[in-house]
Amino acid sequence: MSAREYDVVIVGAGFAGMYLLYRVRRLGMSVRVLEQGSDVGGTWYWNRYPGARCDVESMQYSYQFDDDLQQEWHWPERYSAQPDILKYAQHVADRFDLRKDIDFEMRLASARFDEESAIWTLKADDDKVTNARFFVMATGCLSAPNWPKIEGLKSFTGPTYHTALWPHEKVDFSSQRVAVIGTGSSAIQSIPHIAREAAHLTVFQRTPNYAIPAHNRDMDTELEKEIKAHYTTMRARAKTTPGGLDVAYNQGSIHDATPDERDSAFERNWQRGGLGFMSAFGDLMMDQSANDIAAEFVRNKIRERVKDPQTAENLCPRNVIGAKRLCVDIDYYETFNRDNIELVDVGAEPIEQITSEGVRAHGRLYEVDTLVIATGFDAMTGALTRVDIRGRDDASLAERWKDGPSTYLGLAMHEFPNLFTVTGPGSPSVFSNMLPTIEQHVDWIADCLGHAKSQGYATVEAEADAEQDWWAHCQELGNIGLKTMTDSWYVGANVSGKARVFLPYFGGIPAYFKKCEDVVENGYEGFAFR
Ligand code: NA7
Repeated sequence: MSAREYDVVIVGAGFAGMYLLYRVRRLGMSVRVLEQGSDVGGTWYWNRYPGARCDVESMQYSYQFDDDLQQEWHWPERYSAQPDILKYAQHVADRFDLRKDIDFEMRLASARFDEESAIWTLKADDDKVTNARFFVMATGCLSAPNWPKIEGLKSFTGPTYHTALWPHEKVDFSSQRVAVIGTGSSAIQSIPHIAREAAHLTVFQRTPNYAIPAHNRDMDTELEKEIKAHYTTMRARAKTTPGGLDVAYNQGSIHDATPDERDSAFERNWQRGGLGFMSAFGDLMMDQSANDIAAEFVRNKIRERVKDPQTAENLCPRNVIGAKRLCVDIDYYETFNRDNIELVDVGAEPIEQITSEGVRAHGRLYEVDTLVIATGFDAMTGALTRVDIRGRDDASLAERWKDGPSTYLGLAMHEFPNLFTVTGPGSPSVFSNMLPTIEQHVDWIADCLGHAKSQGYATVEAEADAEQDWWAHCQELGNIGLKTMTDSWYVGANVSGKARVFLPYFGGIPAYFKKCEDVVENGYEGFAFR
């Protein structure tokens, strides 16, 4: 079979792949996108479970590369629901006529770099081959579903749904007995919806999570007008904050505040809702005693919201608040006041088995008709290591990352010339508002491709020393404060057998963006062009 050949092949047609396609076209390079799904949208294409919603406010979770787009688009709610975000992705694909350069339903199985020709050979599941000079994995941080290792999972005879692989058709839970396994963000969003519909819902909780109310509402049109009048200023202000969110951060210590001042700061953030809760004081993630005060504030809110004291205590997390990404909820805790829901704590004693009829825990069989698996993702590395990527001298990425990944800036890896990753491990990614950081990575990669093209370089590759230094720096930052004190997907602890390594960059958006700019200003420091 003769292979197709492009200057650039992008894998993934989520927000990263779509914008990169738009940028690469403008460089006058030939480009093709390979996408596993049947349409654009990435995360928002796959995660269609009831209640799926973004935890960043709509006016900030959107592209900013095209001012007409951001001025013309109207978001109906403060926090966008999955169908609205998917509609937006589809609108962007239509608006910039992106689909004509995308192969849908094509999953990349392997990628091999040939040193002599400096060409990547990409093979899809159906053996179709595409050759590329440059190859970009725009495959997302939370896209490789994590199935739990529970004995008998496949023996359940009723329907089993993973939240990250939800069917396109509506799932009807009415008159069903349903079990949800997991209590992360996907479960916290879907449980209120499932409970409203199902005859009975059993929730299997291994570790409770901290959820902050969304206080979602219809878009405030006056606020929308105001933001649109000053969109550029707001976007620029957001980039001066650690997470790239336009939220005021208090740098002060909680220990300098009186108990009343602490309470009112937390109450203010609680009433505002959402991910900005931890911005109340500067030392909440640095000092255990500071963190304990914030955690107890949230636990007291849970105790107020849940009527049964024992259930409330079971829902109260005891770990470091903020060490896992906070969840943003709508009616999650109140759902446990219903009489058709039961919480089963499997923290101390794990689920024993899944049988044809249901879930066995604590020696009891919970009979159910439908199983919902909400056990998250092989985060940050899974989508990269599940493809057999071979660089120079047949170096295997999965093999190299067996004991944890390492990258230069989360953008590139030594021994893997002409391969880039968008929001890879070692970049702020999941510690930030993803869309602006995706745009920053795409812009950086597109500029680098343009540079290689204009200078006539065949290859660009991260240098070994630069990668080593960057990765050591990422690990140093990861070990500051309390972030690694809790098992989480930030450290790979949610996937059995995965190396425990701190995956994102924790130095904040301003420092990271500056580093990327400095690298370019210093002649692409740490990259070798040939
Ligand atoms: P998460 O946040 O990784 O949550 C997965 C949940 O599944 C979490 O409560 C896990 O408990 C639980 N889990 C995993 N394996 C098991 C087994 N074997 N038994 C019981 N419970 C289990 O994934 P989400 O999809 O909810 O959210 C991911 C991100 O997407 C989220 O942070 C947002 O940024 C968007 P654990 O805590 O590991 O004990």
